[in-house]
Amino acid sequence: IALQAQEKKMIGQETPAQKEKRMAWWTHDRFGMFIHWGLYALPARHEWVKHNERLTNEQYQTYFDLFNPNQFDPKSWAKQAKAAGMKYAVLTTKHHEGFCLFDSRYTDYKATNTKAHRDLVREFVNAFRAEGIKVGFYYSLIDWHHPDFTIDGMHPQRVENGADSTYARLNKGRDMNKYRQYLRNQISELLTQYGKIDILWLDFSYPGKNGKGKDDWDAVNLLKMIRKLQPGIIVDNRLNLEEYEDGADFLTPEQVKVEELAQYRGKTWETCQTFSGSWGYYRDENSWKSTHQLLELLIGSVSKGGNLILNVGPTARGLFDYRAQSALGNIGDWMKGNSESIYGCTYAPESFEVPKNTMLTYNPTTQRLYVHLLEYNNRLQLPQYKGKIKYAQLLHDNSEVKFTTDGNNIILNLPEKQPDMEIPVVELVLN
Ligand code: FHN
Repeated sequence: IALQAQEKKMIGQETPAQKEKRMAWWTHDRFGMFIHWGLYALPARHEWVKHNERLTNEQYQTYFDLFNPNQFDPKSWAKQAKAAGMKYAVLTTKHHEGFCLFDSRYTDYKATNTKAHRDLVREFVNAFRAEGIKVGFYYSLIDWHHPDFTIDGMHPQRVENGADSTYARLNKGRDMNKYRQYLRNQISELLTQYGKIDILWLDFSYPGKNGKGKDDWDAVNLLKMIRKLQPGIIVDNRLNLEEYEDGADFLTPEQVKVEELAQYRGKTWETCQTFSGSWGYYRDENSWKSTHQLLELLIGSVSKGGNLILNVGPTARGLFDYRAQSALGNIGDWMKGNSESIYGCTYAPESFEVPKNTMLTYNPTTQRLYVHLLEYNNRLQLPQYKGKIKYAQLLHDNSEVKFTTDGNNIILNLPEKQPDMEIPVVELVLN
């Protein structure tokens, strides 16, 4: 009865089984590309530069006037995503700065009015679809350019510890009803003018004093419109609606450490992560994750039953910079031989203890278990695995790995020398 009550509460009157079917491709594919691109690529010091440096619309206009991504080649982006093993891609159609990468009829603040004179979103969907990659739109609920978006505690024109009267004065003439309509109109454009959209990544709510939440977005009605326009679409949980009761599809743990993902086991979630900390192109940032760290993020997400969306911040010229290209290439090299341990996989059954310095992923359809060797040791103990496996092989070359029994444990006799890759994977055929 409780389940039926919960099911009734879901906006689309969709049962959990129907939701699982709608999301089956997403849960199987596991690995996507996030792309944060906008005017903030010109200052190249974080996509929040307008907030961080309290820039006015007039100061920020310089970037609009100079925006000219004359090396933008979305086909190249799509090929790099495909080669990295990414099965879906989500592009910022508008970030908090309010600049639209698509030809919206509701604003002049858009890429088609810059020197680019291009609908960058349309070119993105065409190029990625051509590579068989599912397409998604990120759309910012927040808009620091729009004249009716009220100034709040996050806005570039915010007043630290400002009194309510201060904000009332600042917001004289601003009408959030008009902004809500703008929001609906643009999301409607995005979901009707660009074909089938697979994911909508709305971002983000910050309810509370001087904040904005579900009522500011008219979230329940907005989500009803979204599902009506694109019935199969998958939507994130940042409308400040509770997951399931109100129809959000997945949780979005952001930039968390791999070990923190354990708490999401059994839920539907995707962790969003960056190469270097910032989402937009950040020229001088030097804290780039190593290939090993990036692979641990990917394997770690799947080993806890979730997805990873990994972000690229293209330059103002429209290119993935050399660091991003190199990182994507390294991930692609690993995926070439090991993607079976990612696609269609999830956490391992409880009955399989996780051997030291490894991560486990499991394909419930093929019933293959994958042991990811985070630290290489040519004698690996699989505790209490006696009687559970019939065969073992290195996944990348399907070369047999002999094993012996030691009490209730299995000892894998791996090659003396680590195979030439960051995290070799052993595939176990179970009894
Ligand atoms: O403020 C944004 C941020 O710039 C970025 O887009 C991330 C991506 O998940 N979302 C917000 C911070 O949570």
